Amino acid sequence: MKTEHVYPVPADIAASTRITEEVYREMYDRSVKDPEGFWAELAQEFVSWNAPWQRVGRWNFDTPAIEWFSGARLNVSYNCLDRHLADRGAQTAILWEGDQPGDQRRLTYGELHDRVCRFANVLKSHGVGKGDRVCIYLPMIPEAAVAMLACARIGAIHSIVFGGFSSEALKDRILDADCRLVVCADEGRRGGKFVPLKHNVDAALSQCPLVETVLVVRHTARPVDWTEGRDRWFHEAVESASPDCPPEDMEAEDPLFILYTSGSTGKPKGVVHTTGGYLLFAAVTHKYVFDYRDGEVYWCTADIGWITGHSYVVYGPLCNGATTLMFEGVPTYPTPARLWQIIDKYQVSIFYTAPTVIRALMGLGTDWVKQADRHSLRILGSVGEPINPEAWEWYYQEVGEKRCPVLDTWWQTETGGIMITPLPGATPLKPGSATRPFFGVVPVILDAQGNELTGPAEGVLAIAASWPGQARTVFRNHDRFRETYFALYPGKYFTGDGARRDADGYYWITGRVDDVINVSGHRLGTAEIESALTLHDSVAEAAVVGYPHNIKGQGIYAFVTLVADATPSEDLKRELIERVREEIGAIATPDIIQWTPALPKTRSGKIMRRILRKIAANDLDQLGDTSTLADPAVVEDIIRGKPA
Ligand code: 6R9
Repeated sequence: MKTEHVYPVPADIAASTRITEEVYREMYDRSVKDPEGFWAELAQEFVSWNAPWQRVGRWNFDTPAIEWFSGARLNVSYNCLDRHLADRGAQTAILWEGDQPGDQRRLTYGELHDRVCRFANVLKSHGVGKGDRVCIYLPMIPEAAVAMLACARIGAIHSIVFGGFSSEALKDRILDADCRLVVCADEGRRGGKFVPLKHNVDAALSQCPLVETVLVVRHTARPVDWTEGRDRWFHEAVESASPDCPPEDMEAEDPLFILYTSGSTGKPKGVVHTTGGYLLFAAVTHKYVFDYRDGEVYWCTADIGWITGHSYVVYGPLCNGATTLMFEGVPTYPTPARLWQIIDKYQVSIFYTAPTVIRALMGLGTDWVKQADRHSLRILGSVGEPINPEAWEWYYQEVGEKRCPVLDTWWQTETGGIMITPLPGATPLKPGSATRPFFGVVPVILDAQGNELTGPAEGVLAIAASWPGQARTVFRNHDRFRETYFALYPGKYFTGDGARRDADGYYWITGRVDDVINVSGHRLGTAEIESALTLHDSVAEAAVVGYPHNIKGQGIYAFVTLVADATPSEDLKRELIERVREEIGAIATPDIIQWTPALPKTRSGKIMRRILRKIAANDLDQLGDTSTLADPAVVEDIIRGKPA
């Protein structure tokens, strides 16, 4: 077992926050003993309702049927905009930083409200109404938030497709959700390159006969093909529309959006989130997890094409009246100092990003970080995958200069918001641990037979009770919803992740359960081995998979990317093996280490271990679907570089 560092709550944060360790314990206790009372109070505090609910929470995980605040009426765009106008009409709602340094915009709450109302009227004029699906395929520009909130204003259901997805993926999603209208841009820009969004829409729509209208944001203003009668410029439509659009009175359980997410099998699922519970959970978690304080600039780097962008770029922050920063570009353009320079430029207090970003920047050296002073930073967050202690420490020591708590937040598309996380003023931190459950969240650890384990334990992570942000169904496929999440362990929500709970009740996410490998009867988390490898100064990133091994059952195969100035060698391999043996034990010794210039990743930065497992197992003709890879050429490089 490696030694654990524990970082106590910084005194200044403990002194200035309401949620201290003691208060966390009391509130958590109440939240699980009296969830209805607990959430009813927060619902009054965080959300404005037009009519009260009949019942706070009612759910069963068999059917499954999940309802929160049923009977209550509200509108999400009213909550994110109108109610802030009196006090915050002139406050910045959205700060936008473009891909090119110097490209910037800001929208006040007043301006955002105006755009949203106008665009809502545009949608209506094209026949979009309550319950209709609208596909949004936009880069990270303010119009993305405008389009989302305009849908919410009229009760239309948005389905955002990440701008990095291909026309093929876009087509599948448009068809599955039966969208009649698409909002896109001429192009996006990332790292100085142009992303042909409109072109992809044109290609997708050749197979989507039901789409009647495409509203096109003029962003790069370079020429695009145009289909008369179908395509219309966003800005022209908005300018000619009325700024007066009363919010539609929605029921708490009316769907707010669909978001497609990959499972371990089959096509992506259209996860459905509803109005009242989702908004409340996004707002409450945004406020408490990041300890958001009035007037602060808050920055989540996630793309709105992912759930993190939905909950923590748009809905949570705007519901709380925050100033949210949107960044169109990439962390290394024009230089690896970009993120830190943006932090200085806008005096960002709260910064929320992904481990893959941290590791990439760590590999490029600390000098880039030092180019900015970062003294506005107060809170650092991480999401998307397990953060290895090495990256955690770098984030904490170098980026935050030991001042800022690092919040490792575990959650999923299906959970709507953060589930397991430290709270800045309440939780002593352990690098690599997502620490403790958020209010109302009841994590359980199960063994393979589904028995609940108590005390320190390791197994499958499930959730034993509903929370307001929970997904309600898979769009038009409730059976798949039940089978994926509720069938394996009856009565519980199955997360697909493994976790360990330590003696302090802290949770350590070990990765997807299909990433667990079994070596000579010993279960090992691939994340554990990866952290050990990345502890070495020469390693930028590592991915570990199991492969069939005659004697051990599974052997350990490590794909390793070195930092820029390191040279691969047999000696270095021996050092890495030694490091793993030191950190975990001989049982975790990699059998094979393959140097690779890059790892295959999805466009959201998740390493595609499924593909690595096939390569490791020599199933080269069964790589499966590689269409969601950010750069498919990486796979060929790895196959070519495979040791004989
Ligand atoms: C929010 C988001 C969900 C999966 C999840 C888990 C992994 C996310 C994590 C984490 C360890 C964390 N994951 N956060 N693993 N520590 N802090 O990423 O949603 O795209 O649906 O992915 O990501 O494996 O099951 P989503």
